[in-house]
Amino acid sequence: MEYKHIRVERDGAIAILTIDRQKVLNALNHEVVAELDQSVEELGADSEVRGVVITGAGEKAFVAGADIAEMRDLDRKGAIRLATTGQAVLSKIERLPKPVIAAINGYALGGGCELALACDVRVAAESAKLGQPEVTLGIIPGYGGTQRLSRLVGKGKAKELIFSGSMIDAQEALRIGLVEHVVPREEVLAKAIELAKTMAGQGPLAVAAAKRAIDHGLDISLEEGLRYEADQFGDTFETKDKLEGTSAFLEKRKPSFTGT
Ligand code: DAK
Repeated sequence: MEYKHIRVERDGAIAILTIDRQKVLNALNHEVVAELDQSVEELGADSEVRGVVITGAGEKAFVAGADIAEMRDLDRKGAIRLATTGQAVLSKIERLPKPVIAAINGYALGGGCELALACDVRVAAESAKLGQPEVTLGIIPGYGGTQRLSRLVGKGKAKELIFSGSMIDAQEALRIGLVEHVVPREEVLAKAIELAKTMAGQGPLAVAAAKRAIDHGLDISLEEGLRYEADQFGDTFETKDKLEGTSAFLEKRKPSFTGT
């Protein structure tokens, strides 16, 4: 499908989704959010796509947040609707049964940082700046930032970032665990694609099950999480890929996974 603000390209089994509203540093307005929703739905349904990379167009920004111009005139009802729609799209990204890597090529602020938080792994350019500056606008993060940031970097650091509205650079983001890799800007997309390809080369049902186990596990008690893991582990034993993976090891050859 053709989009106005989103480009979807393929590199083998990897889909590269680029948010392209460069004039406003790729800020998320309602049109981008709707297009994200549609494109993520399509990528989820496409069994040939085994990994997704999300990035921003241009050299300056990943996504500089929700569109401030659009937000200025919203009332409480409109804001709740916007937050609910945006949260649903980010949850859809988080629940995609395939790995999603954020290639943070520049500013990832507010809703942009929250978009990166909904991805599985984050690769940042050395020049990237991250933060949740919502309080500087008199609002709070509305796309899951208060929830996912604290789960990723801990309560203290999340509070410091959200209460101060300060931006941090990529090295600091790496130090606190907000991103997993920092590379020169011109290498950020290639690094994200390389990671996605490594993951896409594994048994896709196993990767999906591991993703479910980790994400769901963080929402429940350890005991319930361990039960859930055992259940997901059991499910992988009913797949052809499990037979292929174990046979390939014993036969000293590379496995050829089919996702069945
Ligand atoms: N929205 C709209 N336009 C933006 C924008 C944004 N978030 N960020 C940048 N722009 C526009 C600028 O207005 C400027 O437009 P023109 O003046 O050229 O027309 C253009 O992009 C280039 O930006 P600058 O001229 O400002 O570029 P600089 O290099 O000087 O500065 C910057 C770059 C990223 C430091 C700066 O642009 C900046 O501070 N941008 C705003 C960052 C920000 O505060 N982002 C957080 C937005 S709040 C919720 C749902 C979601 C959220 C909250 C609640 N619910 C519904 C409850 C999320 C909120 C946010 O994300």
